[in-house]
Amino acid sequence: MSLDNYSDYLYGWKLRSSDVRIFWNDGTGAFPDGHRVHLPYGGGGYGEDPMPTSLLALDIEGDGDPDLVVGSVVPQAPTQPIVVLTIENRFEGTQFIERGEHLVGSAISSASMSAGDLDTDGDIDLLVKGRRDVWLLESNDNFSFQPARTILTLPTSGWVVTLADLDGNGQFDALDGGENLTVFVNVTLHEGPTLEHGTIKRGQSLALTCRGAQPHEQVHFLYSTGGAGNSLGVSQLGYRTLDLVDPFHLIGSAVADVNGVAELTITVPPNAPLTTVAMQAVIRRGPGGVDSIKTPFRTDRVSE
Ligand SMILES: [Ca+2]
Ligand SMILES: [Ca+2]
Ligand SMILES: [Ca+2]
Repeated sequence: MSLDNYSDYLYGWKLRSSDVRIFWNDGTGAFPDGHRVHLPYGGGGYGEDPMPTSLLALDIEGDGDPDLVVGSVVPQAPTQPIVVLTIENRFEGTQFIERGEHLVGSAISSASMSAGDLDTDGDIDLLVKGRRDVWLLESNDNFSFQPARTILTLPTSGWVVTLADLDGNGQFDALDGGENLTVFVNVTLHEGPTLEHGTIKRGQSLALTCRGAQPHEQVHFLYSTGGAGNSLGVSQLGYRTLDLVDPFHLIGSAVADVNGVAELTITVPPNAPLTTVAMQAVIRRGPGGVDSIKTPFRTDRVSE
């Protein structure tokens, strides 16, 4: 939460409490300070305080600070509604302010969440799971979300929803775990530029190709060894997010030809770790990068 390169620890407890506690990691592995964040529910007539059942830390409005998303249920209410609360992190974790309260649907005791940019527009979207229903909270921008939309009702109970690219097309799909494992393939049509690359081999050349740019645009190729996930907002890109886990790094840049194809060839370092690498290309557009676009990501293993 605090951007000091040490992972902090978030804790929300479910029994009769609407608080979330943040434990700051002092860098030695100790967590000396349990900072309590009282969840500022708007008192929206739920009857009882919602209780947190899931927590995410992600940069919702893309200002470079991770914010909080709290999935909670109102256990005493007749329909057990799920309430998703978005809380802005101000001044690197010293202040938190509620920015949105989204009534999603009915839960029955739990609400699981997962976050990712499902439509590759640079804003992180949320999937919320109750018992049999999965809802999408699609991000407009910043802390604004579309009303929750049911994307599937399962015949059996499931409790956990998580995101992963299951078909390798560079867009997040969803997995629902419960009595059955259910796979949702994200069929959002990606119309922007795309990224292709060859086999990533130690000490060998690697060709990266971005298609679909405008002629003569500069294309930036980036990678992360942390895999595909939600980055913080990137200031140079108008605070849009990448699908690369921080820290990500610039591989290099290339200018697109008249056909909108940008090609970059590099040599993979001979000592590159034999790990999975996620890559993505990005084109900076608009004042301050506000209209920047990214390709779907690619993940592949570095091999000998
Ligand atoms: Ca933020
Ligand atoms: Ca999105
Ligand atoms: Ca996919």
